[in-house]
Amino acid sequence: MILVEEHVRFIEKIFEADERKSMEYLMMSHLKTSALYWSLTAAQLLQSKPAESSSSILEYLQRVYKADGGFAGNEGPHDSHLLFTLSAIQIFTILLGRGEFPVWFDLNRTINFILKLQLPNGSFTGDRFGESDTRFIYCALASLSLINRLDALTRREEVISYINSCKNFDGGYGAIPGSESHGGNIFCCISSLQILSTLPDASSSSELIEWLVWRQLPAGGLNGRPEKLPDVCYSWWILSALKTLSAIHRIDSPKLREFILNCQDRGHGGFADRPGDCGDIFHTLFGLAGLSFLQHEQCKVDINPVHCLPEHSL
Ligand code: GRG
Repeated sequence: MILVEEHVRFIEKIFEADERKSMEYLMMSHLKTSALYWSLTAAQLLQSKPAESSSSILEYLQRVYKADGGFAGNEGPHDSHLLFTLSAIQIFTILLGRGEFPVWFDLNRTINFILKLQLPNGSFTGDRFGESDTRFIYCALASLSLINRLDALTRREEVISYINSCKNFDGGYGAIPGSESHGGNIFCCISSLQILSTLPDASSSSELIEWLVWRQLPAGGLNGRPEKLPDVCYSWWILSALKTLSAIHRIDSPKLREFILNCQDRGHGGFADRPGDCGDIFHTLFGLAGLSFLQHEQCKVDINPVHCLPEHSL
């Protein structure tokens, strides 16, 4: 059973965290913009309407909108970053609808911010400081896709060959060429290829599908790579990739459901990474997203496997 009321109360605490200077605030102050996206999406999956008004969330986003067209993780001395720019665009999509923006949002300035972060090899850095891996390709493509401006993408062929160069002998994808296959990076690569309508056909994905299916451990939970512990967040990263590849039926669904439900924090609400740990909003979203994929009867809202947003908002 999903502890709906406990999770709704837990999510409300995230919205209030700023004022209370609580542990939640300290843990998330550098990524508040993403935490708001996780909270709003989790609330949607629980079909609950947060007490925080849409206008106050949009006012917050205006305060973290930077002159360069990107969004920062919080107010104050925080720089703009592709991840927070995607989170802000995801929030617009939930609150206003796809391709709808508040009047203060300058679409062209944000497109320029995204494109300026592209490298000659097609990949993207997250910000002006230059860290580059497949996460930021996904953030750039998902942002352009949600604002309905994929046509603005430059170096499309280079993006595709960069992603292909991150593919490993085991069928998976890593963060950069030559790095170990990882469930999170596989989500980024497969979703990026899906956004670009260049997903390999089922026959050339069979090794990848096997790799993803092997992530299920005897106790039911999924890990992100071989020899690692299970973690609820892979109920998102791995299942979404399997969903995109039309192979989610290969997972033992009752066992995974049981693992996810056992990760609920019965004392404080929310989901933890694994049974017995403390709940947090990141794992709460991804636990609920997993239960949505597995069609839990208390989680009837469908989640989109590429955008991590309710299907009805797209
Ligand atoms: C909108 C859903 C969405 C995503 C935005 C930031 C991003 C795009 C994607 C991140 C993909 C990624 C790399 C996820 C993995 C996160 C994670 C749990 C990393 C932990 O790595 P380790 O090495 O843990 O600490 P393991 O489980 O490998 O032991």
